[in-house]
Amino acid sequence: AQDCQVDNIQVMQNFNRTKYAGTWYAVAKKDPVGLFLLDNIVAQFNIAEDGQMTATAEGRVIILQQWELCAHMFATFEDTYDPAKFKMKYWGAAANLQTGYDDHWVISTDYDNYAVHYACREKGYDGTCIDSYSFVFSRHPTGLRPEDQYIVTQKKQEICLLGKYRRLSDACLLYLAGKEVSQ
Ligand code: AZE
Repeated sequence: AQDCQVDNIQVMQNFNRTKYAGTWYAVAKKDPVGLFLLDNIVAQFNIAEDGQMTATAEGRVIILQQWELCAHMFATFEDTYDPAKFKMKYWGAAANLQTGYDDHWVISTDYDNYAVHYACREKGYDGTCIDSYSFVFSRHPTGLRPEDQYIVTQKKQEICLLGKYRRLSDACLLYLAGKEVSQ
């Protein structure tokens, strides 16, 4: 059993950012409070020669309850004492899009198939998270392989978010993946 204390959340051991680099498709997500990416979310992590991690992300958002648009986001990451815990500064390509400064924790990954991400935006007085978001990423736009399901469920439970995720449709991801290949 887990105590849901943010400070006790186990993250990926010996995290290797170079192996984490590349394209990840969001196949499930747990939303934070407020405006957020809706679906068709694809993230691309890059490692510069000096080891600096950056990322871009695309996803669909709906603003003002009716405007549907494709958000193109950029992020830079600051290292912390833990190699799997980053601070992420992000902003949108369009000036009116979201900017922010969030945690970016890699909870678990095998680098080749799945990754579980976690961000707590606000901790309560009792040390649990009162505003979090999380992504389950896959290297495959078709979703998780059956053999990765167990560990991902386990990790969702460890971060106290089991049952709080929404599965994301793969139809558009497949399309985006096809587009990427043909470019
Ligand atoms: C993430 C992958 C790494 C790069 C970035 C990510 C997060 C992006 C957001 C974007 C929100 C946009 C909104 C627009 C109106 C974690 C997917 C930048 C949180 C709400």
